[in-house]
Amino acid sequence: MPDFPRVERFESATVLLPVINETASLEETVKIILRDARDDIKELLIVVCSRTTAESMAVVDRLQRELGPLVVVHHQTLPFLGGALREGFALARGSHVIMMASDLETDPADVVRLIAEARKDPSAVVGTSRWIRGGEFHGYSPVKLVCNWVFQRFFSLLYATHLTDMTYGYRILPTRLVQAIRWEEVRHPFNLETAVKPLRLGVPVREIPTVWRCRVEGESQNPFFRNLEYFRIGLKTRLASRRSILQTEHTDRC
Ligand SMILES: Nc1nc2c(ncn2[C@@H]2O[C@H](COP(=O)(O)OP(=O)(O)O)[C@@H](O)[C@H]2O)c(=O)[nH]1
Ligand SMILES: [Mg+2]
Repeated sequence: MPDFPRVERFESATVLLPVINETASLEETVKIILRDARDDIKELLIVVCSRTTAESMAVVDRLQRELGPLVVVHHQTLPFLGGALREGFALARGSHVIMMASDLETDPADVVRLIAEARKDPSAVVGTSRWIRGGEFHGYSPVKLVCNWVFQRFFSLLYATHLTDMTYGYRILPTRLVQAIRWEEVRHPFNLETAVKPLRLGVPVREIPTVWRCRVEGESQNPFFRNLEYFRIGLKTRLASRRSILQTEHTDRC
């Protein structure tokens, strides 16, 4: 039975910042991360694509000029958010990778808390939850909130886990683990995939509370009707063998 790659200690974090239409939000995100956790950041890996706006690209260029090698800019070739994060996983050089957004919906003040969790438990995946005590939603539509709750309950029952926010893409994960897993999704359901594949491998997955605030700049790339697509990867991974979750070169040696 293949096990999962274990990581002895936290050394540094690669922060993945996918960008489409953020300017001030991206700058604020970077400012807060560096204010709180500069010494623990290996790199800010900004992932852009052909749809990234000229205004956002100007901010990315400026950040690169100001921060030098701390900022790495990658032009994705796989499409969509999952494609951006998957390529970020492959390129990450820190011992751990933090997946988040650059629209300020993933509160950058939590980066330092995620790093503290990784330091305590380097082999674990630690996510953030808006549903546990201390977590909050601000500006989420009531209909979406009910759907989100039902959805989270469904998947926590399916995976027999106490996790409460498996669709939320704000997590710290060991780089060796994410580079060993065979990823499938290219759109937003990738966020769920990064919770359920580690779970199926037996990786400890935990959550800390977070406060979600609706973005004030730009708009989401994930229309509501697409949320049903999360079921595909959610159900498929529940039935998948552990061996099939790892890339073949990892199945025998970890
Ligand atoms: N590079 C890249 N970034 C993306 C893509 N889709 C979304 N993002 C960024 O990823 C973050 C989360 O996406 P968002 O559309 O806000 O998703 P939502 O918050 O789940 O509705 C935002 O900072 C987006 O700009 C993509 O296809 N490529
Ligand atoms: Mg968003």
